[in-house]
Amino acid sequence: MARSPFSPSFWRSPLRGAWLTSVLGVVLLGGITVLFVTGLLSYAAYNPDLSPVNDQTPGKGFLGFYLFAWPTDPHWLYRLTQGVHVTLGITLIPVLLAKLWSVVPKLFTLPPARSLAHALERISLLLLVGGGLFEFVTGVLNVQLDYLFPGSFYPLHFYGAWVFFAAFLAHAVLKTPTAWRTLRHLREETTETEKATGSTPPDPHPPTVSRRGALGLVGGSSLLLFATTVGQDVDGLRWTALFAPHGRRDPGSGPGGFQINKTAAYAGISPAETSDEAWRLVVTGRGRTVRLSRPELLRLPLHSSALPIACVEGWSTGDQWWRGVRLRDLAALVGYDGDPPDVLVESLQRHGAFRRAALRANQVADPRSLLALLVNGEDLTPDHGHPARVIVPAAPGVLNTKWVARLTFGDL
Ligand code: HEM
Ligand SMILES: Nc1nc2c(c(=O)[nH]1)N[C@H]1C(S)=C(S)[C@@H](COP(=O)(O)O)O[C@H]1N2
Ligand SMILES: [Mo]
Repeated sequence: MARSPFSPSFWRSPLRGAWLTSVLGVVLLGGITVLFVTGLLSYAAYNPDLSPVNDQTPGKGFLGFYLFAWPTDPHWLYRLTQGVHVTLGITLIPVLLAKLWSVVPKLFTLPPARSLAHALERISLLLLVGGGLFEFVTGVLNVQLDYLFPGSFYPLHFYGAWVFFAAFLAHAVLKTPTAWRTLRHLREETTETEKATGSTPPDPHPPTVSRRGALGLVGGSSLLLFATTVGQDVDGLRWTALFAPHGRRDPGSGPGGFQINKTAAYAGISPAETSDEAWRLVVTGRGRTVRLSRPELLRLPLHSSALPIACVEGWSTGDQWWRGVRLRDLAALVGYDGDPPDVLVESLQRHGAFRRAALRANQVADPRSLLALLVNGEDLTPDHGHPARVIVPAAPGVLNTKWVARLTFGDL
């Protein structure tokens, strides 16, 4: 047997070949396209172009050419797009690894470059393989390790997505004809055609498992990951979400008994500063400033909205009953009677990336957008943002600022 991976006879699994690669490739073609689209949507959902408070990715003006005002309908929009993004990403891990395994001998072919065109193709493969691994690893780490890259995760994952998808697109265009032909004309058994095109090892071991069996193993692993992830978005099934650290942490029971991302203690919010005596909401706009205590807010017209919390990490709650003052009514208090403007929301929290967020005018105008004071019929709990938090339909969780201290309308 050859010792060097650069020698074709080093690779001996009879499973490798165009058939297996093509089946896995077609699954990735659909899956990764959906991941790319839902990923770009997630970026747009932050309103990154609205204010540097929301996002400071350098160069996004160019890559952010597609950004648009994230809508407020349907109210579960981000729950759906980000649930699909994270759940599908985790589900595709075995498929990606199997695809890489099936083509790894090709990465070792010598000479590394026969011509300029061949060299360019090899570089694009490097970006494809490296970019794919990078996107999956950074995505999983961010969900698992509680914002491992504070501030830098989004730009890395965002740039990586563009590099990876460009290489992916080129690869898909080049290989789809082969995959199509292979799947139409070849059966799963190793065939002479595959041998002739060099896609199977020249000197294979006897098979210990069929190619169909190998696919079953990959599919089974994907199914297992899916089944232990998807519960993070489904009330009643959360206990099954073994890979969702935040979605799964027991939030207790009662009106505040739904997921908590960062607790009040973690955010450094003390009971002394949130008491009715100490806390005031400061609302400014059009040169006016209004200060309101919580009892004063409770005497304003209150409204209810049934809305979920949907985190970028992929977990989401079912609809909760929020009750509070409409954001557009607060805008009217400081002089915006007709169409309300954008707003900058600031928390009591002094440190941390999510203590401030900017909301766009369409979000402020929506009658379901609230400065919530109650949830599910009772006062907000400290961990869910007492004395007051923002809740906006269809928006990502990070825009639902907790422990709000200040609203500044207009002029972001
Ligand atoms: C994460 C995504 C993907 C990665 C990392 C990846 C990686 C690779 C690599 C490194 C090769 C070997 C280089 C070569 O033969 O030129 C290859 C071959 C191939 N890929 Fe992909 N690929 C991906 C997605 C796809 C997709 C979406 C398709 C289907 C349209 C596909 C179909 C193929 C085919 C047919 C081959 C040639 C197999 C053979 O001739 O034995 N791949 N892939
Ligand atoms: N002040 C402040 N507000 C915040 C956060 C934070 O860290 N600080 N986290 C945000 C994120 S990322 C999410 S997903 C939601 C979670 O809300 P919950 O803890 O009530 O479920 O709150 C948002 N509001
Ligand atoms: Mo979040």
